[in-house]
Amino acid sequence: MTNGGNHPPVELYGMASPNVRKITIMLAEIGQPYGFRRIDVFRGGQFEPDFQRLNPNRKVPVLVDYRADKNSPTVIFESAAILIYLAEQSGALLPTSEPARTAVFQWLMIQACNVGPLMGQFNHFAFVAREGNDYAFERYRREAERLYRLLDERLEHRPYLAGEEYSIADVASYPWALYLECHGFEWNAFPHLDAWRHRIAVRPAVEAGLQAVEQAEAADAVAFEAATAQDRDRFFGKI
Ligand SMILES: N[C@@H](CCC(=O)N[C@@H](CS)C(=O)NCC(=O)O)C(=O)O
Repeated sequence: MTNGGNHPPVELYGMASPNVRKITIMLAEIGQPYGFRRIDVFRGGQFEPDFQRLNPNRKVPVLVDYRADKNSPTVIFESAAILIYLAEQSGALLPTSEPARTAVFQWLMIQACNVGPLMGQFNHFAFVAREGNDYAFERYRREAERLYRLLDERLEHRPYLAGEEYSIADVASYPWALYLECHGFEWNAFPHLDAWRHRIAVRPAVEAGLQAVEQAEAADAVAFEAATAQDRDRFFGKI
């Protein structure tokens, strides 16, 4: 899925979603120019053979890095892996010494293994399949609340998730934390998480990273509306 050699140094395949926003924020944080290639997941773009060759898991984001070798780029999928890769390549937002480095990995894993998957399921049962699914809705609502509480407690005595320094753990967690109100919770019940999101929101790179997917967000909304029943069934894994 290359442009015949005529491409930016880095390409990001994505849509307007929290896992993709992590990467647009990180690319802005490190000042790395990139091209954005929108994958229309509502119409099956993630199942196209060219895309599957980039990510066998058929999800966005995927980063393709041509900087070292433009004929044989480095391809990375999984948003946490992309964040680690970009942090190591740039030397930013991931400490090299312990215990700070392991603290970043711990909170990055909490995001990647807990917050993302569980809140993804909560979004499904809250916004897509609410009716007739009270048990699933309530189970994931409680899990979401538990995780917001965990982050809030963690931030009570430190400004950022890993400690004193802003890191890729914060970059990964920020776009997901923004669901809090949509999930039916109030920021004032999570005051430390609230203070943290305000601390992060004012970073110019965060603003730029969110802005970078605004066009995709509009296109995603149109595509979702236009998706046929079959498109939706495929997207939700029913067929
Ligand atoms: N663990 C993966 C999750 C990726 C993921 O779920 N991506 C969503 C968008 S945020 C996606 O591709 N959805 C389309 C689909 O599931 O078919 C990551 O962090 O990169």
